[in-house]
Amino acid sequence: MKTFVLLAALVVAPVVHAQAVWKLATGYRAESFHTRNVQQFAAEVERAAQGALRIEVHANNSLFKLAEIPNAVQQGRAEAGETIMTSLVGDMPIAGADAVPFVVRTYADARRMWDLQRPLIEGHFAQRGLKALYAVPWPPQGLFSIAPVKSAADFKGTRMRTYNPATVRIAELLGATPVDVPMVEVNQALAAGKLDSMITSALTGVENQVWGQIKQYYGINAWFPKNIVFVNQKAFDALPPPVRQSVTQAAAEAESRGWALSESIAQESVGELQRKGIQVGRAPAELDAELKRLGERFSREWVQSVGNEANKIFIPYYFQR
Ligand code: PCA
Repeated sequence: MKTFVLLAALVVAPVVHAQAVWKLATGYRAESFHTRNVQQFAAEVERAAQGALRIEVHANNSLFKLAEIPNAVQQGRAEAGETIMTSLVGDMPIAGADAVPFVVRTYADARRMWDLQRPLIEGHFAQRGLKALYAVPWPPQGLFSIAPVKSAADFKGTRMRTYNPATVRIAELLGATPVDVPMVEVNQALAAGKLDSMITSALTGVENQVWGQIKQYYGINAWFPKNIVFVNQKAFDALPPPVRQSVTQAAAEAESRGWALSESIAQESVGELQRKGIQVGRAPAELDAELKRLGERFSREWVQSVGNEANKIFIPYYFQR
């Protein structure tokens, strides 16, 4: 009888887990597609984990600035975060693989690059007590300019907006002055007359409504930088195994959903720039050739500075298709 009562109590009693709450910091706007995808990831985790884990998304640099997010998560000041992978190059140079110009030209290339890059990133993350959850690319990077440009010489002495070490190096190679502006402040910087050009996605142009100043967009498809979402390993390990499973499952779904979203937004954004009166086209032949040479030089410098890990990506990337 006693056993029966005990069993009955076990059956009817709800499974009570202490609820864990993670703060997830991101440097991008709440309405941008990366953040919407993160929000959906959070909602799916909460549903699958039956409320045992709630992920609060803090957008727009509100909790920590984009570049501070990895350290904040490593130190446990936030449990999870999202940043642009190339901002990690100071600690893990291999994170810059997806900003080497003119290597990745399509989403399929970007996928192959990520498959090769992921185990290396995971290794570096593990050393820092971080765990990678998923990564999603930005649409391809194009060239915006307030005036038509014909050749690299047109950039000499102008101001080029930058957002990571790779864009800074490109500005230097073009003889332009790099001006670091966070994504969420591009609109203001343009309106204040601080920029002549920038390399970023058509989507970032749309989100910042750049058509007031920008007159040209050249679809140079220079690279596909990725955002990465990650968690403090200890916070992850503290979850009961089924909840961990819900997180990894939702992360895998967020990754495939994000890639599809990125690709469809890439198309729409170029159309939107055109509708707003921006001249959209290919780079003029001379500039195109110069940019390709600049890309080769960048790649050489990059492989030399990164060393063996660069080979672990580039050799299979180029030779094992
Ligand atoms: N937008 C972000 C990063 C890459 C992109 O397309 C930015 O411009 O900062």
